[in-house]
Amino acid sequence: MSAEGLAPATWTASDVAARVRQFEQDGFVVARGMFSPSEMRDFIAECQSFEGRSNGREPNSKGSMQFYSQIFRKSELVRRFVCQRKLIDFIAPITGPDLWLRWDQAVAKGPDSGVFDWHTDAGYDLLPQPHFEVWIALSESRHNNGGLCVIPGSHKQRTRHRRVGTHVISVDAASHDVDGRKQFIEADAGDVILFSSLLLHKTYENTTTSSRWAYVAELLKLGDFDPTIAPPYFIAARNGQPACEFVDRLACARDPRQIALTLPLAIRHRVAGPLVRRLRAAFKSSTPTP
Ligand SMILES: O=C(O)CCC(=O)C(=O)O
Repeated sequence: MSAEGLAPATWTASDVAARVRQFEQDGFVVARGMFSPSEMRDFIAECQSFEGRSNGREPNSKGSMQFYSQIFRKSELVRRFVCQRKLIDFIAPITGPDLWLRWDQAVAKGPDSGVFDWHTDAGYDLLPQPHFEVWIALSESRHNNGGLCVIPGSHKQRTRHRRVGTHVISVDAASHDVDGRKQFIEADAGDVILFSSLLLHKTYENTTTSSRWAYVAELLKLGDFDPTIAPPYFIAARNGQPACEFVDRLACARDPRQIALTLPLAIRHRVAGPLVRRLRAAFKSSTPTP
């Protein structure tokens, strides 16, 4: 049985086993109606409040598609929402019981925001360890309002990306559009999709007159280090139980295997990235304006 359409109250041991198998096979699972409208009300309002609070556009914002990132660092309500037992119980059989939250974002996809082309989230964060995206619909998400479209099974191999401005796009983006496996996932507020950081996804045009909203939390196993994230680190779960606490250090930061595995990313983040940005700025300021 698939996790599609299941409400938490009905999860049985065989549902859980099927959910784990489905994630392995497809790279995602869906929990319909995990959160009721009354459970969603304050969370939606909190996520949407960042629209007014934000000073300036974030680099990944594109047209009327806006990202409000790292909101867990600013909002206790968001932290508590992400660490709810119901959510941890849903994801832990797949993710493992010990998790930290590296990044999160509320996404508003406004009318005429264009497409957000095929990519994997690992294409953005460049982490060598596959990790987990918890996508929560904050509003109705449909084909015509730029809802989420995925390629089931695409997580089984790493996708190569090319950079386009501040974004990355799969090098084979055009072929994914005609991939027979392509699947739109319609969702209502309170539906949750857990997907792999290696899963190809895209959102098409929002041709309606209102914004579609979602919240995305990116979780890593507690043993997996990310050298691009500064402390404090937010622990979402320990031993399969909600943790909901900041810590100053992660033990995995001193694990020699993790240090070796993430060294290229650390060098890129600390040395190569800043150097390229400085060279670009220098080149720009030395180029005469026409
Ligand atoms: O628009 C969304 O709901 C998700 C955006 C997206 O593709 C991403 O955050 O990687």
